[in-house]
Amino acid sequence: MNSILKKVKSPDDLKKLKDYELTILADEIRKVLIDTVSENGGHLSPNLGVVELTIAMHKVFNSPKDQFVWDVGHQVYTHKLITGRQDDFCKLRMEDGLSGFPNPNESEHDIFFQGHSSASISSAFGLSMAKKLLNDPNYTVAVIGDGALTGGLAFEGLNNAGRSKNAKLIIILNDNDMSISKNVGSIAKYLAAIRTKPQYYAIKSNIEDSVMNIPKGGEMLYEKISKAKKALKNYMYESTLFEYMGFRYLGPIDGHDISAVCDALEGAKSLECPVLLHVKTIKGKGYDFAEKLPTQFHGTPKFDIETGEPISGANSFSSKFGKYLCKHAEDDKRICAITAAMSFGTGLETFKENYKPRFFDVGLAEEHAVTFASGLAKNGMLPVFAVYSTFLQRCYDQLVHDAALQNQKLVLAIDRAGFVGDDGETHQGILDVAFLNSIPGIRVYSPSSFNELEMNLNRALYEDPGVVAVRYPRGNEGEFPVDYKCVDEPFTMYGDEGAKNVIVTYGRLFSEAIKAMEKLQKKGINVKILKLNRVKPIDINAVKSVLNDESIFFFEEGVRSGGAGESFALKLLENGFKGQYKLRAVEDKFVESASMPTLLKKYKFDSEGMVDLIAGSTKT
Ligand SMILES: Cc1ncc(C[n+]2csc(CCOP(=O)(O)OP(=O)(O)O)c2C)c(N)n1
Repeated sequence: MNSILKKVKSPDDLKKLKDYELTILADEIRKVLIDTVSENGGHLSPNLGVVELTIAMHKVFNSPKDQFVWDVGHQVYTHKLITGRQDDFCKLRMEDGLSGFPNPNESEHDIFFQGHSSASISSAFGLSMAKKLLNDPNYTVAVIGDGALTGGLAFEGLNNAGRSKNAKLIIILNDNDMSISKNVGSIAKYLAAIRTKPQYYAIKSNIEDSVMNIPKGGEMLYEKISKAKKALKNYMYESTLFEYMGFRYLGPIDGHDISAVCDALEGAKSLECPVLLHVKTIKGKGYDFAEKLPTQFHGTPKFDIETGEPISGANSFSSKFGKYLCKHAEDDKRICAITAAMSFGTGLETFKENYKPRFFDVGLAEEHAVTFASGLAKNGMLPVFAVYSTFLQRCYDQLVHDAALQNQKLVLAIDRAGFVGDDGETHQGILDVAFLNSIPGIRVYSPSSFNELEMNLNRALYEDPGVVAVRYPRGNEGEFPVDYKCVDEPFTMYGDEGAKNVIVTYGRLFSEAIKAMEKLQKKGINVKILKLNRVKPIDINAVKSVLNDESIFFFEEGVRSGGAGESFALKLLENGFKGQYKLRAVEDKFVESASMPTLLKKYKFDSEGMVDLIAGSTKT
């Protein structure tokens, strides 16, 4: 089994394979992808769609001299299998295993860390310009999906890269008509239109081959056809947006036909200018369930290969958020939901079905989403932008300039706040509190439970002015004791009010704090918990409530610098706190890929980690 794949230890081995072996290799790779993702979870349908494309790229180019830049980077599994990482592939997305995205620490074949979309053209252009300046004759190839092409940064890249004469830059547009959900907007429509045009590239090679084989007069005919071809070429070139932007456009071609893709790539290499090769692929290709349900299998938890059923299905903050928003939207016709191509992940599918005119999928365009929301708000709508914490990072200036400064009333529903687990460095939501902290006027809530999510959302929609963020973690709520009551207040005190040791925390870590408190009590250390429901601005009464206590331990599942723990410490100091203050947060580093429990343990945010710190710093 896997006999051909096993022989491919590097791209050089792949280059030695015959055409029919490449086809077998593709089948073997598909099987490994399905088996591994069914065990580890991961991005299945995007990877199944680019197996042949990746094989062809490694056949035609010489990675790593020729450099590949993968947009988003979620489609690199075949690339990893071909570039010497087969043995570790079973540990995909696991701690000390392979990242699910390109990772330069793993291989010289991965050029950049990637995870956020629409950046590939700009970075590939930079690579190719550096090569040009250094007289390096090798190529740079960016692979960008039709979804990622909806992001503004992609167009900033095209706008500049197309002007560079003699650049050895090839952009492969991997067009499967899908983002995570169906691709949206005018670019998607435009691609659909050119996808159905006659295939210039295919015509070119077929005609040349057949005409040159005619025994007599073949050459004359070739001449004539060459002229016709030129006319056709001009027509095709003139007719695409990419041509107007300075690229030579080739395609569209079948991205699952290895030899056609190899031909097209060879053709692209022979043109001494930036080229855009348009390939058509099928998302989920080769696994029935993924082809039929590409959205569910875009990023999937472990699943049963026979039935396609996911192995998990617990409640999540995302689904609760979607439900609560629908409840409000039924009565309040001002509510609009906005997503940047993440309706599935953020729990907005039901909203999308039921309130279509007020649902806006703007494509992978978070910056636009915020500014657009601002416009909606200005004219009386009540926009809610549901976005993963990590992707909101892109919107800093829009939040400052277009939302907060204008005092627009809009709600940010920030999903995947805190650790996200196995998606790794690029996706951890550890910065939002810190960057929102710096923007005047924005309020930030951080619920620990589904009930609090509902209360906070209600406040965000109807009570608080301006921009209000409600940030919540990936997955399910934690466990709470029966006597714990959610309150619609900026903070809650839980435990023995007389205790002189205080845990201060918010969000997901509250349920860990409760466990820690119980464990500490067993050790004879009396602790109470100050839970911040609102982390910006921190209520001065929350600070005052612990001012005379002896030791304060702040646990924050986010970066230390600029986070709530620092704000809290400063307020304590300003108000004369004399006791011991310890802040445990993510220090000055990016957080790697690992399961959620592993990360909580490693960063000592689990109850054991809390107990260790507190027991080591207090007198019994
Ligand atoms: C800035 C940003 N926003 C959102 C995402 C989440 N995301 C990952 S892949 C994806 C869809 C990409 O579609 P496409 O580029 O067509 O690639 P495909 O998965 O179809 O191959 C989205 C929305 C992201 N990675 N980066």
